[in-house]
Amino acid sequence: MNAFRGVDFYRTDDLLSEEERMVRDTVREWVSEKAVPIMDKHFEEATFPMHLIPEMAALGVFGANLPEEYGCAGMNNVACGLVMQELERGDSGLRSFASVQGALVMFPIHAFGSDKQKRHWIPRLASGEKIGCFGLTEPDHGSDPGNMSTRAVKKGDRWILTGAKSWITNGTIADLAVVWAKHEGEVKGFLVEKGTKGFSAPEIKHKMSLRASITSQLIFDECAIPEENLLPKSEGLLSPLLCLNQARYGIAWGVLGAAMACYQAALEYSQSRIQFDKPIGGFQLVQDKLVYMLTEITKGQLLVHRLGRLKDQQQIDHSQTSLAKRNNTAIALETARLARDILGANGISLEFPIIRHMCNLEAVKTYEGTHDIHTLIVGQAITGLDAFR
Ligand code: TGC
Ligand code: FAD
Repeated sequence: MNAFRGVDFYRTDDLLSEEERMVRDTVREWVSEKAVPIMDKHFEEATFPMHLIPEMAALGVFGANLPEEYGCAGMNNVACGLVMQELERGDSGLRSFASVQGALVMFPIHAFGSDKQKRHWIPRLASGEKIGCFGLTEPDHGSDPGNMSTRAVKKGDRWILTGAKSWITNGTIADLAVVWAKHEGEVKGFLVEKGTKGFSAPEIKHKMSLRASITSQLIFDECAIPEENLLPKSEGLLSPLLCLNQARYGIAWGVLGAAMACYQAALEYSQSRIQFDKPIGGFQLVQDKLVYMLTEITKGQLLVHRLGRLKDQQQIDHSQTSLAKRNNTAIALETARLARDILGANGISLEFPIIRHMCNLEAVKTYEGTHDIHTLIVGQAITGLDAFR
């Protein structure tokens, strides 16, 4: 395959500042050099490339939109989105790692933590010295986290956590878990450190999607944590939902990177693969697939660009983020499926990035709110009517 070119049919690059392009190109180059050559192996072996964590940190990709005073890059949200796009072009597992570390661990500590928690944890998470995870989903509560069963009871100067979380990215390798539990009916956030008595994080094996990402259960068996590990400003279900908005924003950009990788691989293949004495790219049915991919990626780019500018102006509504996560993930998955088709038998081989992206995107369609849950969120926003229940 040739060097990654990106997709810029509508000159969306012209909408970016010089600094935004520079951030994008720096991460793009790093992904091409360091990640792309090894992601198929990690996918096959179901391992995360741990050695890349310090390099990702050096690029400033963890909590990239958080302030520099905590060791973060202080980027604007469009630059952050471009970072996610480039990481996911490498693999959804890389973007997932950065999403969780930044949007789901550093963000809640910054938004709901005490000064002491912020000063202690954020710089260590930004530098990759510490790894975090985010526990909201439970075995019996995925789309409806408001009904969670995990409980927090205050005993003297300790909180006692009891319950289980499931499908938690990075759980087994995390030094710190941001855990959501109910205290007297109200959701609150807690910081649980690895090694705390009563806390374990077994890995979930046998995934056929996001194989280059660690996924785990979190188990709390009367797990006692100090009083000071409560996130003091967390208040109700809205607190984790605000974290999800950050991560969903990153996914809306990220999946375009996976789609672009599939589009480029399919386009190049269609120009060199000869059947019936001509390149398959010369057949109308193949062109139809390529034009679908280009059109949808281009529309997706315009969507997230506008979303990013709205976020920078603090004018964003969570339903707009839902619309972008829902649309871009669906078109990325469809792009991957069409690209796989264009490669024929080669489309199912890890020699090409397509089947890996396609399998990954199946999980991306489910996590951070399923496609259908985002339909209901946008539906509620436009009708004023709740169709969840
Ligand atoms: P509902 O009654 O619909 O809403 C309660 C109030 O909250 C408002 N709201 C939000 N506000 C801010 N941001 C959001 N995202 C919000 N979603 C809802 C809503 O407008 C309402 O406000 P008001 O003023 O009318 O009271 O709440 P519900 O209990 O029915 O819940 C529905 C909800 C929102 C929980 C559901 O729609 C949802 O989002 N479910 C999806 C759960 C989910 O996304 N889990 C993700 C877990 S983390 C993960 O997957 C990480 S993957 C990471 C990786 O590896 O990259
Ligand atoms: P369910 O909620 O059981 O949904 C099953 C089906 O029912 C879906 O099709 C859904 O759309 C549909 N459905 C549910 N409710 C409704 C309704 N009201 N109307 C119509 N249809 C409905 N969670 C975390 O907390 N932290 C993480 O780090 C994390 N990482 C993940 C990593 C991976 C690889 C995966 C696969 C998941 C991860 N998750 C994480 C969990 C993820 O957020 C949930 O899987 C997701 O929210 C959906 O929940 P569920 O799987 O329980 O599906």
